[in-house]
Amino acid sequence: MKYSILKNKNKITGLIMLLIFILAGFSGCGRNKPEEDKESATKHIIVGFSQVGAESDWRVANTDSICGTLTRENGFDLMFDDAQQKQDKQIRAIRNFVQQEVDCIVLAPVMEEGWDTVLQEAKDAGIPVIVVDRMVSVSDKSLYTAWVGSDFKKEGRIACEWLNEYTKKKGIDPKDIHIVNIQGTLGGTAQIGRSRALKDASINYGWDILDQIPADYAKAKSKEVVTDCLNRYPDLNVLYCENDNEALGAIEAVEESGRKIGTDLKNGEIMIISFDAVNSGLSKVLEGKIALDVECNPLQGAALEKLIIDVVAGKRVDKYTYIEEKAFSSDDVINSVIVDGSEQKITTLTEEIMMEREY
Ligand code: GYE
Repeated sequence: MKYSILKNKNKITGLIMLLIFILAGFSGCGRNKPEEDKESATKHIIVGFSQVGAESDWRVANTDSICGTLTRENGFDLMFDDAQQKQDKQIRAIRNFVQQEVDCIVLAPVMEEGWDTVLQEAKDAGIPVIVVDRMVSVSDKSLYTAWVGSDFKKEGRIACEWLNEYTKKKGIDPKDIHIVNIQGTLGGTAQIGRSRALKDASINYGWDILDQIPADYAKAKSKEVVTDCLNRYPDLNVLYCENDNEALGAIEAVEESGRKIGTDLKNGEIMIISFDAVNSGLSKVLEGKIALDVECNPLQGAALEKLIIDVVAGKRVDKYTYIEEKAFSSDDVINSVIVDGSEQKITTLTEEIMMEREY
């Protein structure tokens, strides 16, 4: 009996001890865990993204790629600002991001110049800035941590080398090549690189550049500008459009003018060269209306995500990340060109290739 009371007593003490232990354990977990959960729930990386605007199909694909990657499920809290192509709006957005104490700022700058002051403010606030797409031209390169985008000058050089090889093969005299350059938004790296490549090539090869006119990467503006050029320059036979939306406007203008689009420059046809290789542009390559479309890959989300994670974690990252790109032609006259000493493949576009494309 005594023994059993003792046994029971021991049992009771044991139970109480167990209870205290469990409670202590639980209270520890209980205090930490919800907080940990709460912590991890709020441990999203806060990113402020200043996007140029929505001026082109390329831009829309770029926004989709970045916003579709920097999601809450992927661990981000994204503040998105559309600057409607205005630099002052971008500057205001960056100041707002600094005030909100975001973890990282992503800037797709409309133009290269004019960023020193506001990027210095971000730097002083200890917020890293990652530049995407076009570049910023700042005296102190430490004002941004990294850049990811395309080699625009190289894109232009691919287009020009292709034009040179193509016209050589067709027996067209360089002096009979009369080009109008429909430019992108002036002062942005894409415009600077693509226009520069054309200017250099025209000097090298002896082409005639009739005019250089900006159309802000927009179809309607390009149509207007090209319509005007067709009236002013009767010998115009190459339209070098700095993006697909401009090429789409150019196609409409040429067709409405009664002139024929094609590559038979000797017989009055007008050749259209373009950049981006988004779906709407490539469908015109398939139709033979755009002779060459040099890709500019807007899918920067994945590369950007990795950069942000590393930068926020304080890791060293590459200062410049270039996205791989291709070039698509409507016929198979030229299969490759040499740019900067290396061979660049020119892919003859087929429906099968188009079906596999993501944008
Ligand atoms: O080619 C054009 C867009 O900066 C690469 O901007 C970008 C250019 C692109 O609006 O379509």
